[in-house]
Amino acid sequence: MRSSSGEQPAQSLPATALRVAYHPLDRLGELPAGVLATIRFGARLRSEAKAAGTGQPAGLTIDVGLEPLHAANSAPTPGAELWFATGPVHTGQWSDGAGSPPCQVRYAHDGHYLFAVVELDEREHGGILLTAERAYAAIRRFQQQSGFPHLLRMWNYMDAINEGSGDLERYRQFNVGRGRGLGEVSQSYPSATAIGKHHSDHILQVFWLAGTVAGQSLENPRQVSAYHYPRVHGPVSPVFARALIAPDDTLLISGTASIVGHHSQHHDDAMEQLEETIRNLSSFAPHVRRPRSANRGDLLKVYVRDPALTPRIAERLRQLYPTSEILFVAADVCRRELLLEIEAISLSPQGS
Ligand code: 3EB
Repeated sequence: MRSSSGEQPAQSLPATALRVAYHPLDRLGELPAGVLATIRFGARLRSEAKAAGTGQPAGLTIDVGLEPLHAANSAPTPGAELWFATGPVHTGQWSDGAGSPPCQVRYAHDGHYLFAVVELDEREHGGILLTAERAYAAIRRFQQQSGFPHLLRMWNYMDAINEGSGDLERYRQFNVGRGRGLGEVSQSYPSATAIGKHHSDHILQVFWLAGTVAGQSLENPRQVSAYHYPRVHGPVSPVFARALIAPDDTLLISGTASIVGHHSQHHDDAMEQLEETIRNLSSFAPHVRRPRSANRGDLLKVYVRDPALTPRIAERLRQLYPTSEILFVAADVCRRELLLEIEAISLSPQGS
C-alpha cells in the first residue's frame, strides 16, 4: 500500500509506522511517553551517565561518544535521536554465553520493532578484529532467538578507525571480524553506518534496529555494492546494503560518502565531497514515500572530520533540504581521504 502523495486517512495507520526525531539533549526530561530508544550523542556523556546512574529515559538508552556540533542558525543543537514506540515497550538484557568472555545485549522492543546494543571493551577481547567478531557472533545468536529476526539498520562506532596502514587499518580489521562473526547470512543485508570516534574509550559499540517483518534492501546505481568492493579495500568486504526500505516504507539510507564506483572522489576537498555525497543520496529519491503536503522532511546525520566545516556544510544542506532535521557530529570516516559522511531517514507518510 504505497502512495507517493497525499496523507493517509487516520484509520489506515498501520501499527508498525516508525517515527524518529532529533531532540535537544537538555530537554530529554520533557519527553512524551512511548520512546523505544534514545540515542544520546556526546563524548563525555558515557562516563557521566554511568556515574550518575539516573535520569535514564524509558526504553533503551544508548550513549554514543561522538560530540554533537552546533551549526549556525540552529538553536538549540540537537544531540539526541529518538525512536518512538508503536506499542507498549519491554526492555531486557540477554547474555551470550556461547563465547567467552560473555557478551551482553541490552534491548527494548514494542512488539513490532526491536532496538538493541552491544558494547565491548577491545582490551578484554584482544583488539578490534576479535572484538568485532565477538560482537557480531553475539548479534547473530541474539537475533536467531529474539522474535525480531530481520536486521533493518545497524550502527558501528569505534575508536581510531583509520589507525594502521593497508590491511591492518582498524576499519579493515573490523570488517574481517564483522564478516567472520556474522557468518553466512541467508537474508539480505541491513543498511549501516561505520564511524570512528574522535575520543578513545576502547569501546566497540554496535546497535541496531530489527523487525518482525523483513525490509527491502536497495543498492546505489552510482556505487559498487560495498559487499562487492574489490580486494584493494581490504581482505573482507563490508557487509551492508546502501539503503533499506523498512516494512512501513520508511527509507533508511546507510552512511553515504563521496564514493563513485568504489573510488573515493575529491580527495581533500570537503565541499566537493559534499556535492558528490548529495548526488549519491539523490539516487534514492524515487524511493521516498513522503506526502508532498507534509510540513516536515527527512532526518540527516552528518559526520564531519573537521568540525570547523560544519557551518558551510549546514548552509548548503539547509538550502537543499529546508524541511530536514540535521544533526552534526564530529567523527572520522572509514577511509582517511573521506572528510564527511551523511546518513538519512526518510519517514513514511504514516510515520510523519
Ligand atoms: C562506504 O560507502 C563508506 O562498514 O558498515 C558507509 C556505511 C561505510 C557503512 C560499514 C561503511 C559502512 O564504503 C563507508
